[in-house]
Amino acid sequence: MSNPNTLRLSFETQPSEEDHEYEKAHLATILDRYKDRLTTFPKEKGWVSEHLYMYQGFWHLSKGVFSFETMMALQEAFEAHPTDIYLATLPKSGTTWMKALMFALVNRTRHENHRPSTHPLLIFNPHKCLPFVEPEIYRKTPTYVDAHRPRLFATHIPYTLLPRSIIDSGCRLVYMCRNPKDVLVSLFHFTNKLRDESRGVMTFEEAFQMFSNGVMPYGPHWDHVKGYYNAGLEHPTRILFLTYENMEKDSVNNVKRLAEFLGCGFTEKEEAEGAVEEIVKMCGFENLREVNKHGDLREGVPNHTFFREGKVGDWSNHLTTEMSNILDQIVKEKFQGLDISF
Ligand code: PAP
Repeated sequence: MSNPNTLRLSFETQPSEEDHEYEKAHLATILDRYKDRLTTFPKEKGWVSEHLYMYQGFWHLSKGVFSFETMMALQEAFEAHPTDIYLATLPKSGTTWMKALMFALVNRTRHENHRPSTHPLLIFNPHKCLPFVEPEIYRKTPTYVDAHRPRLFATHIPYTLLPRSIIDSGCRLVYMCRNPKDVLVSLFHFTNKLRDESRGVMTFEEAFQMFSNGVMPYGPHWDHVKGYYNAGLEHPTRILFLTYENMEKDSVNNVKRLAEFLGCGFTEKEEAEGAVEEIVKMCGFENLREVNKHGDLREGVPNHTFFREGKVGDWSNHLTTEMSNILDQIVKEKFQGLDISF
């Protein structure tokens, strides 16, 4: 069984002062490298951030870890390994849930998940267990990723803007999408929890307008989804397309399918012993919400902000009939001919 102190070291490594300074300086260099590009992009008011910038058909953040600058730096220099596995999502589409499931599945022989347990997912936010790829471009601090294969990373970057090496190396990608109406509601609540007081509270009408105009980080929603959906049709063995709604409706079968795709399908013995159900439960909303009641993921982002309702269809408590019809119409047009339903 893993030792909690060793675990803490691999998931909560505090960079040494030297590494921290290196990473800060490297990130600053990246932000500086692309600053002139910024002035050429159309810009809109952002959700949590002050602005979003349009680049190659998608809205991007700027000046941080998750920004068009780090995306460009990744495009230029990131080297994917053929054995890597990537989770791609739009924000608020089930990223945290899928991070937990993928981490739990791939590492299930490494960590005990019986209670009392030192399983990382019973101690840390899934975001700590399965990191985003962006910081890889300047990271020096050793993490869990360095010592384990396959490397698991997540990203919100649209398919057409992924670093070439992710596509060319032939590695696998899992995409999860969610009903845009629930994404809108989730993003609205998340925004008001994290937004700087000086920007004031966002109204739902404002959120709806922005969302239906396609303006959200990494949006428009429909173009992000379509990009991965079409890529999945082209590369069915490399890209697994899942929906939040199906995962919730039939977690057991979808988790089995996911495990097969990840190359770690369940044995008959595991199935008979209830291993699938155990992972579904450990990664379930109730359990993860409890584990993440306290603490911060990073400065200003409490762990609990990633666990709100965890339901399908909460949109019906927020959208008027008119709003719902407008989004239905947009989605019908955008997804025409595609077999996507929520
Ligand atoms: P991120 O992209 O910023 O990481 P993400 O995890 O995709 O966010 O979205 C959070 C949503 O997933 C929340 O939805 P809600 O606002 O509609 O409630 C959150 O509650 C939900 N969520 C988090 N963990 C789980 C889980 N284990 N099962 C189901 N839903 C979950």
